[in-house]
Amino acid sequence: MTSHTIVLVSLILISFTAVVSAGSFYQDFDIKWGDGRAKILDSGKLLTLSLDKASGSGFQSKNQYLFGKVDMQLKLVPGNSAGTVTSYYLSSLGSTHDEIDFEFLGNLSGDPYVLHTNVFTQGKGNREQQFYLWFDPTKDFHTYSILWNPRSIIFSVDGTPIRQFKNMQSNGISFPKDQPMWIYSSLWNADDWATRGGLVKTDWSQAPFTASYRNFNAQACIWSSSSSSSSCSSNNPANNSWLSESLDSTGQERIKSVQKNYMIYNYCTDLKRFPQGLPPECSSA
Ligand SMILES: *[C@@H]1O[C@H](CO)[C@@H](O)[C@H](O)[C@H]1NC(C)=O
Ligand SMILES: CC(=O)N[C@H]1CO[C@H](CO)[C@@H](O)[C@@H]1O
Repeated sequence: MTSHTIVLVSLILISFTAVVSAGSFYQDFDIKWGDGRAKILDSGKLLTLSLDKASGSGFQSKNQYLFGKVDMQLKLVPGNSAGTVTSYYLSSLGSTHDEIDFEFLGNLSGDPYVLHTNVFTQGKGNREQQFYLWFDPTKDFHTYSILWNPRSIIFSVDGTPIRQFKNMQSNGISFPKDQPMWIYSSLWNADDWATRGGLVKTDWSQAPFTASYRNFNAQACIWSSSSSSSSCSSNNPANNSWLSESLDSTGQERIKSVQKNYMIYNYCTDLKRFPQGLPPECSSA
């Protein structure tokens, strides 16, 4: 089968429509850990995570999703954030989990944050790409989006696509499409590796460190574990275009330009790490 046929087949098998969510953090998420360090504020419009020497904090979506287009606005830990990591990701959990990651690695005041991305399929990751941002992510809220549909995964920042992982199952490369995922976020201490490879440690005199979230928006298909099916209901089919969305040539050009100017690590060019040959998706991309 061509990949086109596979996409069509999967679209038919999951002939659902989209649920749109732009509710409050109370409605869409549960605070999972951090003993009071994560807070929902402003009638559910704002969520903050904090980290101090004793603990970080995190939240998780109430729903599991099988495909979605999710946007979140984040304002990262300001000032000296070295050693801290703010992660925002989709994951199905378990040893053969699928996962789509955004991680923000903090830095000393004035030094750039690193945006780290990864894609896991069937428990296997090792697909890191890292970027600097073209703005200071601690000054204002910016929108970080994941589009996940049967054709591809697209990471975007303020609407600019920065990375695409295409469905290349026809070339024998696995793609996340069978395991529903939750949305997670957490703020934690990773000063053993995060900043300059672990050289710069967290300065606890600056604690608590705080990251803020607002305007979560999802067009997504909600998984029901009781019926083992994905259901979405929207009376407007026009709202389902995200399910078959892929990058047009303008989008491809924009990714190229971001990668040229802001990418600092790409596993697909790391021949030292993969002396036996680069992963197959690197040549099919
Ligand atoms: C922190 O700043 C240094 C110096 O500019 C840079 O090399 C590094 O990539 C930045 N980010 C992290 C997470 O280390
Ligand atoms: C999220 C989204 O795209 N919603 C759209 C669904 O369709 C209506 C009517 O066309 C639009 O007004 C919404 O913006």
